[in-house]
Amino acid sequence: MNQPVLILIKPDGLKKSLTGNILTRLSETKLEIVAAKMVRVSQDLAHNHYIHLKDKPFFGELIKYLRGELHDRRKVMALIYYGEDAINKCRQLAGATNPEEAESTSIRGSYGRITTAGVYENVIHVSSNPDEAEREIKLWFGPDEIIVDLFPTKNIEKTKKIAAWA
Ligand code: DAT
Ligand code: MG
Repeated sequence: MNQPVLILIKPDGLKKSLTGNILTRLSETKLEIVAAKMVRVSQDLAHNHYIHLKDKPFFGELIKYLRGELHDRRKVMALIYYGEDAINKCRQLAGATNPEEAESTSIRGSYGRITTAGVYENVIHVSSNPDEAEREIKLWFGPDEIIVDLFPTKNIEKTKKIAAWA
């Protein structure tokens, strides 16, 4: 079954110039990239993204990490890959959550580390199941930013000033 999956290249991945390597590894899946952008992650976005972990002792550091506060890189690269069994394929390539336990040839096994403060710097995020993928994609992307129709949309009236090229 075709399905979408949210991938984030986290600030450590960007700081270590791993974008190309990671995209090359992900291209082994033959999945289609249907959305991609650089994002400055707000407190709200980081909090909502990791809401399922909000009671964990490492939550505060995790939010700082995702926002780039630990790497002086206030951005992440967000992508949606789409295709057959996309979540499994990408999670397989990513490797285990704990980079020390991740298979050594996986992305996290190759490039991740645990800091002395206990932060899992595991380079990428990959949605863990179809419901999480839908929730996360709707947090990170609007319908107009995705080149295929993934989920039902509605039209809303918005009158808002936006920046345009001068
Ligand atoms: P995953 O990112 O593999 O889906 P998750 O959703 O359980 O794993 O956790 C999200 C992130 O939180 C994970 O990428 C790194 C961090 N994390 C999870 N467990 C942790 C722990 N025990 N100590 C420190 N960071 C942890
Ligand atoms: Mg997860």
